[in-house]
Amino acid sequence: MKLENPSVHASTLEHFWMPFTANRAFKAAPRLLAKADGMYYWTPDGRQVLDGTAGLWCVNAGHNRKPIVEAVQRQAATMDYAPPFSMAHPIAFEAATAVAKLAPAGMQRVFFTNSGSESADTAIKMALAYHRARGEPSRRIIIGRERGYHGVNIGGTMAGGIPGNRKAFPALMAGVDHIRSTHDLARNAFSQGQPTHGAEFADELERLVAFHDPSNIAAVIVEPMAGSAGVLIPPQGYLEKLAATCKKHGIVLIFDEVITGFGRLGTPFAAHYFNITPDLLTCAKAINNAAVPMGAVIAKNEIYDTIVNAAPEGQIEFLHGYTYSAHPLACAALLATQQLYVDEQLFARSQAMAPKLAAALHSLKGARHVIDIRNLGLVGGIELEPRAGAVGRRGLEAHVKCFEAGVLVRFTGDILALSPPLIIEEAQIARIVETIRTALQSIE
Ligand code: PXG
Repeated sequence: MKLENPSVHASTLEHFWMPFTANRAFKAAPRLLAKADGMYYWTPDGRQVLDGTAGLWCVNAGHNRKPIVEAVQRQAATMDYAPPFSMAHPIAFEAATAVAKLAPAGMQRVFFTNSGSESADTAIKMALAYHRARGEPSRRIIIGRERGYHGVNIGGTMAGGIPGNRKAFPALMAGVDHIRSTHDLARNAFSQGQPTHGAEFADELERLVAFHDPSNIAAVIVEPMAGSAGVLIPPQGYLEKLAATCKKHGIVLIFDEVITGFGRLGTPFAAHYFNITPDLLTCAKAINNAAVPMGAVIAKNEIYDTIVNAAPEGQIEFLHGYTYSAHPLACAALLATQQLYVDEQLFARSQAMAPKLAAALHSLKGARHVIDIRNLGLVGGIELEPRAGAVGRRGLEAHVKCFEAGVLVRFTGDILALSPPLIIEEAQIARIVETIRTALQSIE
């Protein structure tokens, strides 16, 4: 299929300062996507690309699904925008109700944002506001985890644990500390699902709590399964320990479920998968199949009640919000997406496909350059041995080779990540894995 206007000239690329991209290298050899449908993208010159990453961990129902497209079109023609401060529109309440229905018991208050980054910063502010409302304003320290990713706004940058994302912003870094990452290749390489070793990494939280004193600690924020730093699966018993420590010391536990929310692990949230209820849960991406930017923080009722009831009647209780909180188009996409998840039983499908993805992935053990394979739900990580003196090159080259062979695979340094739409078929899993095998064979 030929799309309109296939030509891309270098001169047309210079104005867009691309996010998280090596701008000069990319603009010298661009990889563009111009159309999408179901499991596929098409490049501007009409080449089909199988989507192994659900866009960027977000298009869980597959691309350009008709009910979502039509819902957004209808809403755009009905009411494009309405102010969300001290005003509202009915569809915002319907959207919050749809999310609350899926959320763990006792977490039934939904605050809308426009991204995962905004959700992280919103959750951190909620934790601080909660402690203040409870009469413990000294609780200000936020504890994150090495290799954690919570987006790029100020709170998320502080709490995040990817050194390269932090190093240019030292002025933001007061009042945070980090526990170590759970990554332990020596003991856990090629584990299937949750690794056996490493629950004790959670003991570091006790150490930091004793060091700072609980009276100074507001919140712990972690991804239940770390995605963007390279698919790091929590060891068995680890999250349970973290949650118990938070509970014991009155610390707000924030689960960043921007990647794990909405069926990625076969359950509505990772909180269900691990049977652990946090105090705050951040999400975005698949909340509305990424059709319109949107995120949310889901709060325990108690947190909402404490903050709201501490304010005098008639006053704004939480001085926070975005012009586009609960944007009508995003809400319309959300309702259609959540209905599609139910109608097509996509979370159950994700659960059913997970063992097939795991089996296919682990068949890459022994493939060239592969030093670890990790899986959980409909997520896969393949860690490559870094090339001496050129860390990250193999990951990038494998990504490019796969793209040239018609398969989109994400890379973080030398780790390849897979997170396909939940509608993926078995034959498509096989194609992705064989494309990776061939790509690895062809790179040095
Ligand atoms: N938290 C988590 C856990 C994420 O994965 C964000 C917050 C930020 O969301 P926004 O919507 O502000 O981008 C994310 C985003 C990757 C990759 O390579 C993943 C993300 C972003 C960029 C790259 O896997 N996830």
